[in-house]
Amino acid sequence: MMNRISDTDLILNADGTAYHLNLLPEDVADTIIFVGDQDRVPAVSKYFDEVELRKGKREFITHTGRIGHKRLTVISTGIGTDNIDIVLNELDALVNIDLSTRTVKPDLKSLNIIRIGTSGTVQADIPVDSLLVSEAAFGLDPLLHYYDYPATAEELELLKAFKAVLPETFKGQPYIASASSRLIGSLDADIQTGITITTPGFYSPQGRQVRAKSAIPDLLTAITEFRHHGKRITNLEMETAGIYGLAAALGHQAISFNVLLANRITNTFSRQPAAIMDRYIKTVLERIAAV
Ligand code: R1P
Repeated sequence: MMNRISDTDLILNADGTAYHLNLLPEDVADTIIFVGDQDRVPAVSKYFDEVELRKGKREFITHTGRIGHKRLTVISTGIGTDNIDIVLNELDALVNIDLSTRTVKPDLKSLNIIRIGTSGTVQADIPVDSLLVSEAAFGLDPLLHYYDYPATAEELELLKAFKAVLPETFKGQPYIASASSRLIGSLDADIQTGITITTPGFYSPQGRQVRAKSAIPDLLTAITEFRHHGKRITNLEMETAGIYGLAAALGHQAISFNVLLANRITNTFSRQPAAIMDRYIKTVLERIAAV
């Protein structure tokens, strides 16, 4: 007898849809594009040959369709890894749990999860308006501490080196998670790669100074100057580490494409953010459709 997952561990709506995503198992494709902004969902699905489904609840808007024979889902996650916890667990439940018996299916599915998000670079030589794939990400948020993520020895060594340069005033406990090597191999081709930092906020957690006084004024400098065996931190955003960690913990493949709209060192911001995002949506969709 398989263990039955309780009604409050996995909440379903009266129509059988997942509690927050409002989706049924048949509503999602095996390849799923994550975007933060709800308005980016139609900006992606307008390139589908056909959109078969449009659904949503809260910030989680979903379109499913196809490009050629390839079925794709695009979903907005909103901002932050707390939302990634909901999106990834509910997508996994839709594909890997028999919702009628509330038991885990014998044959688990591995989804391909592709983030297309905005981000700021922390290196002066990386141009605004360029695209970057996160090889790995350090999470400054706490999400992955709630899950059993099997970090490799190489990841742990990189994390140890990063922790050693963090200012003493930093009170968090960083974690590390990496991209799917399978998706990196098939999708990133000539695109620049780097190490991403995922933060639990946009302002002081990313070293911004507006009015609230920072408790860690040297955080951005420590991040920018970090080096380990030729690797450096390239950019800041708010989801990648959580996506990588939770995807790996659940047996899914994930890759994060960052559209670099800001350079935090030269203090420059894209003059045409919407057009740049549109360009890279096309780039990523062409690559997805080709594999
Ligand atoms: C902050 O403005 C938001 O933009 C970035 C960050 O990760 C955060 O979600 O990604 P999206 O453009 O995908 O939302």
